[in-house]
Amino acid sequence: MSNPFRNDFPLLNSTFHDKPLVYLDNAATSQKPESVIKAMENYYRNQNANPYRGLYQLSVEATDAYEEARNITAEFIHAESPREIIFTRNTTEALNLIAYSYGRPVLKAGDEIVLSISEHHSNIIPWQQAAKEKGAVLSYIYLDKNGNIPEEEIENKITEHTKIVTIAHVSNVLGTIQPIEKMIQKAHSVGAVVIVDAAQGIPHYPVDVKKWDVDFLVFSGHKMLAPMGIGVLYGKEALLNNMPPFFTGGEMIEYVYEQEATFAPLPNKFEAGTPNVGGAVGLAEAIKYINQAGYDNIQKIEEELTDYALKELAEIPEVTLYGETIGSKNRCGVISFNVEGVHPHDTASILDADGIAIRAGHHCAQPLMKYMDVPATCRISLYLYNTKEDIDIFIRSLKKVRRWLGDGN
Ligand code: ALA
Repeated sequence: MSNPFRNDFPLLNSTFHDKPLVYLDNAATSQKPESVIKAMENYYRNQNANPYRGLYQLSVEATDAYEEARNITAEFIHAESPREIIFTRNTTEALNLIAYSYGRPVLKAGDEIVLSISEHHSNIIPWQQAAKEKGAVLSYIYLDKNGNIPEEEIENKITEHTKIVTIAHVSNVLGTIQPIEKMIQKAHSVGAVVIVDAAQGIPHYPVDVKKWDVDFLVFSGHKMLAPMGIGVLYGKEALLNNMPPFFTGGEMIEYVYEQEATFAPLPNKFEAGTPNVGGAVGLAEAIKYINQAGYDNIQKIEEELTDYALKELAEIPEVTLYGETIGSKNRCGVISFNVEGVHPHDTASILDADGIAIRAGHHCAQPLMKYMDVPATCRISLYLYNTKEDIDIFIRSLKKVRRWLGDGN
């Protein structure tokens, strides 16, 4: 079966170091379609100027391009208003912004921040820092053996002490899809605010912030076909309005006096300095590409490939798989595994020699590695342009790893 999207991605259709590229590291970053590359090129060739600052036509056009990208993003996640969309560099910056500007002012000694043990470091460390400063504590939700959040954990951990619940929609290590709607309902029943890290979810699953009634939602452009350096923070307008700015400086002000300043209304209050207009233009084009491709089609391709990859991996006796099993609707195409007796870095290096890109290591999730009692894993992660042939090449190469490096063979 041929893949309808693959031809749109120039890097996947070139030979890389004399071999076809088998790109299986999409959870780290996705490849970019021609349309996104062209949209950014067009911006830099024909529209580039500093937005907001210039009264001349070119600056007005750059401002329009930037604001149009905001409108498209707002519509994409069903935000009430584009004022609720703050452009950041990435998910990490967005989470730091929330921890600083929402977390620090509301947290008091004894308050709890609830998060899962599978969070990425970017959704742990900003909260550790805020908690230390305010005397609050991090309360972890632990996973079942397949990487799912058990219902009792939601019931037991989210309590009247909980002020913030912060959770990844999809785990970047296990690919598990977490029950965020249930968590949002429970959190709201105790008066807590919920942050959803959609970095690994939104490339594959639609997001509706209104339907979910989520308070904050964050994601990065680069994992969903857009360039690096552009990320999104969604926040309910009433919450954002009450928060102090994170970064300060140009364009986030109303008036500046010698000793004081007043701040611009949303969204500019949170966008100090010259913004990444080219990146926002690329993000808008990536959203158009995903909308046109259709999440249903994306999911169909990924589900088939995920099941195929899991089945092939399970047939290699020396491979240990982590997370949900074949056929589960509760997982996406992020698959962690290890080869018995072989360090994950060695596995990744051998695959690399065959032109196969995977990630190996702790995946910026050391607490999860400790919880799973493994120092590191290998991880493949799929996207809409991957094919059965990619999996076949990967599996063939993986079988060599054990022959070359595994003990006892
Ligand atoms: N967060 C990215 C990953 O999981 C970099 O690989």
